[in-house]
Amino acid sequence: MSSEANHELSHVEAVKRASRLLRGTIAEGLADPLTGAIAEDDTALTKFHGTYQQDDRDQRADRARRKLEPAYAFMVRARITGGVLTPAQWLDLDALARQYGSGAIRVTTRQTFQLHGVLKGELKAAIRRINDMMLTTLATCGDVNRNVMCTPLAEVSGVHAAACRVAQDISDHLLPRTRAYHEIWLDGERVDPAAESEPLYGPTYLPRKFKIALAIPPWNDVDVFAHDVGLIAIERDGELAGFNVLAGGGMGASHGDPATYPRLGTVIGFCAADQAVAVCEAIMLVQRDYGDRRERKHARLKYTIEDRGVDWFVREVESRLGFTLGPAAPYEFLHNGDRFGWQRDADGRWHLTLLIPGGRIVDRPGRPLLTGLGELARMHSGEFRFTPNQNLIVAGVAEAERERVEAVARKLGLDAGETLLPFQRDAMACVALPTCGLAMAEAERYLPEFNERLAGLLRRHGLADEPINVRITGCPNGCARPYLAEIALIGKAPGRYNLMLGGSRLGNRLNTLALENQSETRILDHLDDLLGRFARERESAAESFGDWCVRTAAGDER
Ligand code: SRM
Ligand code: SF4
Repeated sequence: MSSEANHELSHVEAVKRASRLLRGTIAEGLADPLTGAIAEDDTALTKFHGTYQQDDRDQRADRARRKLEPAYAFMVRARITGGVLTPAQWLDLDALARQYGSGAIRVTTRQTFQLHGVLKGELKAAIRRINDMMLTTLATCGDVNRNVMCTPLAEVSGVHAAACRVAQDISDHLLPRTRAYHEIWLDGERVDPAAESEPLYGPTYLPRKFKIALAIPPWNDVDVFAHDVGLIAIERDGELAGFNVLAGGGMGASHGDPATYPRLGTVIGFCAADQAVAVCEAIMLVQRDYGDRRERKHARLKYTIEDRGVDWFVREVESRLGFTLGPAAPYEFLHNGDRFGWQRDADGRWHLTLLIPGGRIVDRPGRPLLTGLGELARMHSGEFRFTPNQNLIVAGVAEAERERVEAVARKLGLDAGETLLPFQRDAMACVALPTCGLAMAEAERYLPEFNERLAGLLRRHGLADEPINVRITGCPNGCARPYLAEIALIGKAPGRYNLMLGGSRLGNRLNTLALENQSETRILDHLDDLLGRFARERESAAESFGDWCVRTAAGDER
């Protein structure tokens, strides 16, 4: 590459190149007792190691007034393919959250957990403990392949187990190989970075984050259209035959910048189950080589595909594979949410999906979720599984144990969401304030309040049982995949949101802007009007609110 072209690269590209495979000066920064922060360039690198420097935004103004440095702390994110933890790992996680985090476990929209509030001086110990749990934080953030998602419930156990194995293989294959992680966090033997290499990524990794999800129809709980690569499992004669391959999905956008937009993944063909790892690698490498490294807002695979065309992209992928993808197979999705309550799998084991409000597992007065789940872990011999919608499955419960598990869950207020309206169980919000540095408005903390008000409207219009899909994010980055929701609020400023309408319950249609930069009152008034019309005018009880908005163009009215 010419030096002129090099000049145009984004600053993060220069940081990665100079980092000696993700080392930077992270180790030195951790050892500096004078500040709770690390060097700015290193903050770009620690992401690859699974940790973000943040500061408590609730305290920002006050600390600035008192001339104190911001209340720095780190968010730590684990890598758990398909979201599976053993009860022993759960108990370790419980202890970890209490000792090093803010006393809370945050279940994420990618089936894993985050701890918030880890102080710099304890970061190494916390990450080490996660490794002691036989997990890692490596490559959960940064310009690499992230946590691989997979539909977590196992009714079709043969196909499910096979698909989970593929998810694990993909995750393992696409992990960075640098020893920096072991050196910095696990006191691993120091190796000469010059003697190391990243066989897949190269020294500058990918232009941007890269995400893969596997869906097992009829469930689209992973929102398979929202990822750089989506794989839809195709079953034949009870076996996993292979996957329909989708490429170029993504949610992130920036307010006021039409060059950025959410996009649904394009179906580009079919591959056999044993070709899936190679297909993911080939797609990732096309993106490594052609993704935009100058403008990070334009660096995701979706833009590479939009700019160069789907045909070009498929040709490029197939030429690296050395074979062509087959024609996509038929499939049907029924829903993109979680299935609450008990499900029985083909082997007769039971799985209980529990609602985790806002994805936050924490002890609150009258609702000791963290302690309660610890109790469950002590008596449970199966697994815990995080869902892609920030909930939790107590998985693999024997028939004889069912009542006991349910009794504990109920005693602790850990019901399956039966006391809530259907839309409240499915609703999601991203973390947003106070930890997210990019939040423009509240999301997780605002969701219960908004839901209460929306519930009032739905009851008034006789729509209380309508399973409308509602999502809120504190900014347009789309962490709760809001552009797929039937009703979405996207934060614009404190107390102000864009209202998006018209997603589908199958997670296969983007919504559109209905109101821009409005207060809650204005948004609820508008929804009141639309819901009233929907109740009166819908074609049948089967027509969903999102479908109605699209059919009548109601969502486009401003
Ligand atoms: Fe996200 C950045 C939280 C899933 C798109 N996301 C962030 C950061 C790290 C803010 C930052 O960069 O400083 C947030 C940390 C908040 C905090 O305090 O914890 C954050 N994202 C989350 C989580 C925790 C939301 C949640 O409530 O569960 C999810 C963690 C997933 C995980 O376990 O890996 C999370 N983020 C997503 C998703 C959904 C998904 O992956 O299925 C998306 C949309 C899909 C996509 O990537 O297109 C998403 N996050 C973003 C973006 C926009 C990316 C883009 O292409 O424009 C950013 C900002 C960025 O990368 O610059 C972002
Ligand atoms: Fe933060 Fe925005 Fe993601 Fe919400 S959507 S967690 S506000 S980056």
